[in-house]
Amino acid sequence: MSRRHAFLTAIATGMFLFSAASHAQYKDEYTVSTVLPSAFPWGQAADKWVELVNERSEGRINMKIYSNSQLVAGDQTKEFSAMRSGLIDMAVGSTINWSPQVPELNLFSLPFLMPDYAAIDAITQGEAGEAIFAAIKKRGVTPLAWGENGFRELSNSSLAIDEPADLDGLKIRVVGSPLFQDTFSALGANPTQMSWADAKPALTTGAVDGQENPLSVFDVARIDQVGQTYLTRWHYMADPLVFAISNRVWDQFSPEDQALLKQAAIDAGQWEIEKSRSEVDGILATIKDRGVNVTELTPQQRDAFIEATRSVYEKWTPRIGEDLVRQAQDAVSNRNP
Ligand code: X2X
Repeated sequence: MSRRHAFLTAIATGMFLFSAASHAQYKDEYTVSTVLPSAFPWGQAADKWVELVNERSEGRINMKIYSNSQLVAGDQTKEFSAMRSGLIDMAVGSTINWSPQVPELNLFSLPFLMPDYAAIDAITQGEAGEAIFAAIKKRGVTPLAWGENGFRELSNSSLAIDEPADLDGLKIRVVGSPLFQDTFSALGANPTQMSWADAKPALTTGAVDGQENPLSVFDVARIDQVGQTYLTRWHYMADPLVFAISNRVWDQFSPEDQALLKQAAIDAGQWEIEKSRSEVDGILATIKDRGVNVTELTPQQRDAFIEATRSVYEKWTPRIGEDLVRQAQDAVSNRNP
């Protein structure tokens, strides 16, 4: 072997070993951040992902869930940044909590954009969903699949709400994006931004009068026990969940394992979406049994809320992106029921 040939062979071998090693050096355990733990559909979505990945990788890829936003000291709005910087490897996170860093995610928070489940699916499974995933990727995090927290309903401690005027002066806990300040201000309420960790104490002491969350959260967190005896089913928005992984971590996986992680997330997401949707009716019955006064809106009453919150679209459409909002609205208009 000529010296030159030997030299090139040595370099090639080195490169091979290096690339094999860079894939082989997986962490013993990857951190997965969630806000809600296993008692909630959200936590179950993460559990399922972890279980499927462990099974399908035959124990090569291990993930450990840290719930209650503990990796970001309870501040769920810092989760995305922590993932981007590699402080957190992976997360199953709500679009609401990541919207401060990814403005496109405010799309889902536009009031009354999505009237039903088919509307959510038309957005997430279509071009708008792809554009949103591209926006997440661009900001340092690789999105893999969609899950669902659920349609968010309004609860409060003082009255049955069926028109915007009923919200006058009520202090409502919100989280995530200043968009919520605008929605609730447009309705005449007094919105207060606070983390989930602070929400229940604030409801308990009466520091706030109301909150909005999916029925599954209202039920499992026993929000009825902290004086929230009125619930209005207005379905004003739903927050999808996104299964995601820091770009830095993603790039360390072999293409085969990337595919494995992604497929497991898709399967876990589909499983959780179906499960949580199928549980809503039972949860509603449970909540009523506990003595919560539930108000259903007629289409006319719902229209009054839609009218009252139009200004939110004017202000937020340019921030979210004109094209994206139009794409989403078209997807909703053309959805299969
Ligand atoms: O804080 C909330 O309201 C929750 C649990 O639904 C989210 O993380 C968006």
